[in-house]
Order: sequence, then C-alpha cells, then structure tokens
Amino acid sequence: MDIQAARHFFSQLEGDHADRLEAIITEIEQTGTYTLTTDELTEGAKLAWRNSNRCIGRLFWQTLNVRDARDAKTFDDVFEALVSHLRYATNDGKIRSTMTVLPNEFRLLNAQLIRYAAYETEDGIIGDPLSLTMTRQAERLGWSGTGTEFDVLPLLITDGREVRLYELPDDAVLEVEIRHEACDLFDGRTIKWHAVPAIADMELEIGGQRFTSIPFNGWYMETEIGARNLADTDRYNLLPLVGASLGLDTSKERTLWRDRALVELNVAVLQSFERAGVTIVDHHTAAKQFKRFEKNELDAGRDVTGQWSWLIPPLSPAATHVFHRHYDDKIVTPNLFARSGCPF
Ligand code: HEM
Ligand code: NRG
Repeated sequence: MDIQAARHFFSQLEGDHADRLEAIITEIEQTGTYTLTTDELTEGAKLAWRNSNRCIGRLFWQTLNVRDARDAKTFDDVFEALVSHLRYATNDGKIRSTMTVLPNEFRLLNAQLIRYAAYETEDGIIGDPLSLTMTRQAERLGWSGTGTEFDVLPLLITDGREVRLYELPDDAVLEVEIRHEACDLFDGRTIKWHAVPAIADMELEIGGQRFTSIPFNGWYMETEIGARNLADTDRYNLLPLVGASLGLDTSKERTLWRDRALVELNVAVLQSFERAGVTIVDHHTAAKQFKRFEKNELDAGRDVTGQWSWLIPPLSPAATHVFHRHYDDKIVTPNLFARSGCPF
C-alpha cells in the first residue's frame, strides 16, 4: 500500500490529519494496508464525484449519501443492500444521490442496477438491444423474462466462484410512462423508463485503495432518455415512429424531421417525469448548474477538470456554455474509473 497516496487523499480533507496519518502508516507497516473509516469513505466518494470529468451533475457533489455496506457477508446481504439502496435513492420520486460501498469480494455483472432486457425474435430485437448479452447470461442461469419491451433484468451477483441471480422486487423499481401532453407520440404503444440511473460497473479509488463494488446513482438529465436511450438507432430507435406520429415529412432529411421528433420526445420525457413527481433535470438547467460548479471550484482554488465530449448534451449542445469552452481532462484522485478487468 502506497503511503503517498494516503497522504495525498488526507491532504484534501478539511482539518488536521497528522495523527490519523501516523496511525495509518503504522497500520500499513503491520498489515500491508489500512482501513478507511465510514466518514473518510464518505468524504472520498464525494471527492470522486467532484472529480468525475464526464459528469455535468457535479454541482451537487456534497450531497452524496454514502451507505457503508463493507460488512456484507453473504449474497443475500449484498442483494438486501442493493434493494435498500434503490428504495432509499428512489424516495417516492424525490431522488437522493446515493452510493453503496460493498466488499470487493462481491461484484455485480450488471452495468446498471436497473436495465431492460432484450430478446431476439423473428421480428427483430424486442427490448433494449444494449442488454442482449446480459439477457442471454441471465437466461443461461435459468431466468426468463415475460418478453415485453421493458422487462427489468435480474441482478447477477458473483463472489468469483459462482454467480447468483436475484429478481428486484417491483416496489424497488419506480418507472415513468412517457406521454406527451399534446399528442400520442408512439401510436398507442406504451413507452416508459425507470426513474433511477444507477451505475454498477465502476470502481472508486480513494487514497491508493480501490473499491470495486460501489453502485451509485443521481437523477436523470432528460437527454439521456429522450436523445439516447429511446432515440439511438441501436437502442429503442423511436424517432421514425415519433416523426410519423407528429405528421412530419420523413421522406427527406432536409425537413429536419429527426431534430423536431427529438425535441418533442425530450419534451415528453420532461413532462412525464414532472407529472409523476420524479426528479429530472433538463439539459439547459444542468448546464447552468454546471457553470455554478465551475465557479465554485475556481473560488475554492481548484482547477475544473472535464471531458468536453461527454459534458456537452446530445441535444442543442451549442445552446449551452459548455460547448463554447475548453475543459482539461486531467485525472485527479479520488475518482471513479471504468472497471479495470474482468470480474475475478
Ligand atoms: C456521467 C448527469 C449524479 C458520476 C454523467 C452523464 C450525465 C450525468 C448526463 C453522462 C452520461 C452519459 O452520457 O451516458 C448527472 C446528474 C446527476 C448525476 C444529472 C444528478 C445528481 C452523479 C453521481 C455520481 C456521478 C451521484 C457519482 C457519485 C458520474 C460518472 C459519469 C457520469 C462517473 C461517467 C460515467 C461513465 O463513464 O460511463 N452524469 N450525474 N454522477 N456521472 Fe453523473
Ligand atoms: N446514460 C445512462 C446513465 C449514465 C449516468 N447518468 C447519470 N448518473 N445521470 C442512462 O441510463 O441513460 N447519475 O449518477 O445520476
């Protein structure tokens, strides 16, 4: 264990940590590693969010709720912590930014806690094509979905020896039906999305330590659903249907029917979440919040790091300030990283 990494982390926390660092050095000498307290873990996770270069939602980094579940011993303990996370984070729609820290002995195979399955049929793919592989894996373990376009996948939890499958209870998965106030965009089809985006496949690095099972969530920005999940041609691919439902001329690109369909689909997502009382942010407001984050950071004497290509929203990017400035994509720790290898 690298003492310099621990030193670097503690130097970013408020107050004097000389005694604590002494204790950590002794602990490392005796055991080869050291254990963060729950408070240290919480502060580290907040800094990791603050340093997440791709995230436009960072103004709220200080409000992260961290749940310390490092004492989970069994598969059932892990599943219980995940269900409890979703219930706490969902909060009847008033979404709370939340992270659960599980022991590294367990990992989730799912990329997110909530995602929709995909089935290959004679009429093409039903569901979210992104989930084809995960769905097949669940099916190999004995799972079978009901075959709708929006079947919530089970959780696949592994300890490196075996994989166990758990179905999420209905009350842990809040969903919102997407309906436009003024017209039926989907020709009678029911289109919905889940309320909570909960990434489950990243790692948290704090003070030289890696936490490899740290599912976390905030709330959605509407473009994630309306301009990507429901719109991408390799996802739900709904723009042709929406364009036709709006009566647009879809026979040539220069009518900009795709752009007009995108806007109304995003309006429908915002209206629907608002109607259901579920937290969501539009991309203009998110960009303004991010501008406040930039100012806060400068005022605190810190450089703002960011990854421009991820920070710009996929709808009308040049209508936000983010498009018109440069961001330094330097990696500062604590941070969140893509999973470094295969689970075990
Ligand atoms: C990425 C918004 C909370 C960490 C993103 C993206 C958006 C976003 C729009 C880009 C996603 C994409 O294009 O697929 C928000 C909003 C939040 C929020 C509105 C509301 C509170 C959080 C929290 C964390 C976090 C709580 C961690 C504690 C990240 C990370 C990425 C990211 C690590 C990059 C993910 C990747 O590389 O795939 N966020 N976020 N965000 N966010 Fe946030
Ligand atoms: N685009 C993905 C979610 C990525 C993370 N987005 C957030 N994170 N809003 C999707 O499911 O559409 N967050 O922690 O709130």
